[in-house]
Amino acid sequence: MAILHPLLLAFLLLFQANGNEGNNSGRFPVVISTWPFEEAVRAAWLAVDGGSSAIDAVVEGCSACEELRCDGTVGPGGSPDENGESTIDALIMNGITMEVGAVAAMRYVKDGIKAARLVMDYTRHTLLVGEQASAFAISMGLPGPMNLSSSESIQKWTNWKANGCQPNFWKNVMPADGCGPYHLQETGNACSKHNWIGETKLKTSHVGHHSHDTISMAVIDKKGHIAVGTSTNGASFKIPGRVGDGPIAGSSSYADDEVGACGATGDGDIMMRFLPCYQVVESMRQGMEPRLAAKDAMSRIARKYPDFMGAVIAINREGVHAGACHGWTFQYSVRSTDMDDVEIFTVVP
Ligand code: SD4
Repeated sequence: MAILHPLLLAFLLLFQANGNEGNNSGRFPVVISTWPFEEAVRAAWLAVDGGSSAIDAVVEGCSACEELRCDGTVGPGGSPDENGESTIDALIMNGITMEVGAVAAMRYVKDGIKAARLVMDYTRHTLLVGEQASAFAISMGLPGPMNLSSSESIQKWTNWKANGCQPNFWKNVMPADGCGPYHLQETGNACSKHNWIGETKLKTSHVGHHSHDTISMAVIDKKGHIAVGTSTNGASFKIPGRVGDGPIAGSSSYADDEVGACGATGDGDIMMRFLPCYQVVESMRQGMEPRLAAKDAMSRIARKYPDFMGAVIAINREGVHAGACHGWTFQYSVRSTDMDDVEIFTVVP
C-alpha cells in the first residue's frame, strides 16, 4: 500500500472537511435522506439497524414521512393541484436487481411508497398512473379510496384562487395573469414562438425556498445492499395530470449496488429532463467522488436553466456521502454507525 506524504494527507483531510462530504469508513448500515427529515431517517435506521433489508428500511423511512406529512408536503394533504386535489408520486428501487416500482399522480391512496413497492414486488411493470394506480393499490390491500386533502391544502388552494391563480404552470396562453380556462395566445408574430429562453427566465422556479416537498432516501443495509425511495405530492398548483420527477427512475432517485445511490429534490419539471440521479451514479461508476458527481449533476442543469432550484444527495458503496444544490441552501440527513443520532449536513450552492 502506498504511504501518503503527511502534507498530502493533511490537505486531503482539509479538503474533505470543506466538501460537505462524510466518510462512513465503510461501516454499515447507513441511511441518508433529503432535507432534515429526522424522524423518517430514524424510522429507517431502526429497521435497518435491526437487520431489515435496505428495501424494507426505505419503506419504513418514507412511510414515516408520509404519515407525519413531513414539512406538510410529503404524503397526503399537501401541494394541491389547480383543482385543489393532492396526488402522490412515489418510487422505490432495488440496487441489487435494478427493479423499480412507481406510482404517479395517484389519487385517493395516501401510502405512496407502499404502493410503489407493490408495483415492484407483484407486477412486471415499473410505473402505474392516476386512478388506475389507485385501483391497483387498493386491490392489493392499501387503504382507500380516501380524500387526500387537508385543511392546510384547502386553505393554500383558496388563497391561490384569490390571488388570480398565480403562480401557475401555464405559458403562452391567455389570460396570462388570471385563472383559467386558458386559450392559445394569438401571437401574430412568428418570432415570439421561439422566445423560449425568455419564457424560462420569466417563469422562475415554482419550488419555493420553504417547500421541501420530497423525501428521497437511500439505505445501505448490513450486507452492503443498496435501495432508494422517493415520495412526494409534487408541485403546488400543478396542472391536474402533471407527473413530476418523483416516480422517474434516474431522476428523483437511482441505486446500483455496484456503485452507490442518489436522491433528488427540487423543480422536477426541469430536473427530469436531465436524469440527475442516473448521472450521479454513472459518474461515480467512472470513479468520481460523490461530492464531485453531485456537483457535476447540478451544474449540467444550471448551464441550461440558471434559475432552477434543486439538490441531490450522493452516496457511494463505501458509505461516503455528499450533497450539492443550485438556487437554494439545501440540507440532508444521515444516520450511520459512527453517529449517536441523525446528523444534518448543510450544503450551499
Ligand atoms: C416535484 N421534485 O414534483 C418534486 C418537488 C420537490 O422540493 O422536490 N420539491 O417536482
